[in-house]
Amino acid sequence: MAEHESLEFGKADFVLLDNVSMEEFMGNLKLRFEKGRIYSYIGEVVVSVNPYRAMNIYGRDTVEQYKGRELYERPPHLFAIADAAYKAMKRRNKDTCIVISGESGAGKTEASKYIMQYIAAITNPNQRAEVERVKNMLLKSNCVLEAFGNAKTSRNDNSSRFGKYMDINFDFKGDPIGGHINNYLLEKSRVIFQQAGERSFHSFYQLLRGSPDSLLRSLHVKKDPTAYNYIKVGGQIKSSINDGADLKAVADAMKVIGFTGDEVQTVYKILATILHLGNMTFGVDGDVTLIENPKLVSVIRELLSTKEENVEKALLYRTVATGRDVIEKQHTAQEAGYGRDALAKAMYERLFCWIVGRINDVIEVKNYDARVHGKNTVIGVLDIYGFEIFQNNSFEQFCINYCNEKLQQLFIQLVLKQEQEEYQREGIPWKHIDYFNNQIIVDLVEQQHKGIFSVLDEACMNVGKVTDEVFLQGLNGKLGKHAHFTSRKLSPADKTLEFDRDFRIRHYAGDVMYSVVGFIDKNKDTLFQDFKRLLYNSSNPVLKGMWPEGKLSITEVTKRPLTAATLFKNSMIALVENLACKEPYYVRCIKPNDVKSPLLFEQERCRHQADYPRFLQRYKMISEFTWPNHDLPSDQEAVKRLLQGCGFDHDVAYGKTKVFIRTPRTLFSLEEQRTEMVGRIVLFLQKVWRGTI
Ligand code: AD9
Ligand code: MG
Repeated sequence: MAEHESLEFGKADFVLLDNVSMEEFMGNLKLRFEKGRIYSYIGEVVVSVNPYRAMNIYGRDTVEQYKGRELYERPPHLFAIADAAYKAMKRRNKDTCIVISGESGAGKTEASKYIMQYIAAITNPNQRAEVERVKNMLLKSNCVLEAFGNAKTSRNDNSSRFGKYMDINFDFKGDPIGGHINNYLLEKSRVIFQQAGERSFHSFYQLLRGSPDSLLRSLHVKKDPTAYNYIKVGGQIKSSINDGADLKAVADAMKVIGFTGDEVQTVYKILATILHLGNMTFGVDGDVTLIENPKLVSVIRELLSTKEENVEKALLYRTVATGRDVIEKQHTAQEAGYGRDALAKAMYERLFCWIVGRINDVIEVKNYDARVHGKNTVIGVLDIYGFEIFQNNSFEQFCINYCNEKLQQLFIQLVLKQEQEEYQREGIPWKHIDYFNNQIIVDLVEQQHKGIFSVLDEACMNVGKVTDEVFLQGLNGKLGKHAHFTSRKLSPADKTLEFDRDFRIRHYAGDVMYSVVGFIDKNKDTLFQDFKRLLYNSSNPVLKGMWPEGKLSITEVTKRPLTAATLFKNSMIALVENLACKEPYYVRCIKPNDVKSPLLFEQERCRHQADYPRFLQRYKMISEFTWPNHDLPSDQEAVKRLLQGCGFDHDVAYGKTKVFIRTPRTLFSLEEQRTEMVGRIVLFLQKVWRGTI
């Protein structure tokens, strides 16, 4: 342990706490936090408490302090874990990953950026130009991705609305030579709707607030965000963010990354098109559906480089193939509104994925010959949306929370693996440790045929009108007996749940009530083919390139696309497989004002083990064999004797240097006995003092 960190800052590693009660844990965390120590360890896991203020602890001098040092040589810091992952990669040729977890607003994205910054700072001592280029791209990519993928929510002014996993590739010298970004499920429903107090993606406000008048004019947009239905729903236009200044930073970053002028212009045109679409309304005249603001059609036509009648037709009609005939079916006003929203969401999502793809094009490793240069190793950094409980939780929260369950499951598996290895090193047979394993919740969501995703997909496959209620009935039928699932039908007394609308999942991090409204639509994620063809037929090559499937004519489109749930599930399974084969390092981020649930598991971890002298020091008073001193040949023998005497022998395992305690109950019991004994000693001393004995 870093001996230069004095105890006035609390204990830097929670494993060193004398007492493992939640109170002491929290007390220590609070003490450290108040003294400006936002990082601590639980063993090798970094615990980070969001300071919500700028800290002067990420500069060049701090980097130098951590460079090449061992984890425990310096006070806890993100840089220490970044260095550990880097060293494992460089010295031992290991692929490593840094998994950053924690609820929304806890500081994951900031942590991921500091980690990347650290890696950039300690590499490329010879200032090779190509390596500098790659480093610059990797760092700049964050700014662009956040502009398009982050938004203000009620939890966080800069909340990631997509999951991100970034691989950084290194050459044999340990210098970054490229990278790759995987993005996961963007919360695209935000394009058309936000909860009260929230905003849409930053990009829209940046465009309106930061663009010169000439650009605004060419896009036919006004500076005022409240003029646009899609981005004013949440009513929260102002935020702590300086949109105008950010637009410039994003534009600069895009330029550095290599987006061409045409590409950037197309990005702006797409954003503007979406804003205009949101203001479009549909009406009926007799049996004809019509667009009530035809001026918008001509604006959109111009922005999309296509023909006015094509825009109008795609919005009002749907081409359907019936056998050999192809007919055009007019939408009702409601259907047209649905189509418009689907188009806006799809254009934004496609834009986002295209941006990630363009960044990948420039950062991908090129011309690396492993036979000449040796193995190309990787550090992966995972920064994904944190566990969310909102007032209103829908399909997106369901997916986000499932993703957090998957990561928790991976954490359990990997920690168990590490623990197992430690057991083996200590020469004791492996036995199961009894704590909550959330596999049961992962299965509840993803299991074939029985899981919630399967029930949802099944409901979506039904022909005819499928409603969200039908889906909920399916869940009730299949999951009625599941310990982590409930609904009003299954628990009639629970008035907080509405019939035909809500279900509740008992997640590892807490209970969440989901409303099924919109699940079917969001899962089907239908975008009429007509829109794909419209965009593919644009004379703007950048836009056209985003919609290759628009090439197919209606009779060629036969396959039913995979549902959003299935795509997400598959991407999560692939992510977990990828992480599982790397050496993991963990950062657990915590919000200082809402700390209860995420800590529970860590607490279990530090309860598990104690070396013999430490164990004796604490508990020797509860056994006649060890109090005040033992005469057994070793501390190990003494601990054995003590535990046998208390009847806990079955619940522990004896290692060479440590005793392992399986269930917290045993530890509580030991603690109780100790407290009782301390009480008796105090009483006794008092009596002696008063001379009453
Ligand atoms: V979410 O799941 O994407 O909604 P994150 O990513 O966990 O969430 P984020 O990193 O965005 O949270 O942090 C939220 C805010 O806390 C930041 O915008 C900063 O204002 C603040 N923050 C977080 N970490 C730090 C830090 N190390 N120093 C200073 C910080 N401020
Ligand atoms: Mg984030």
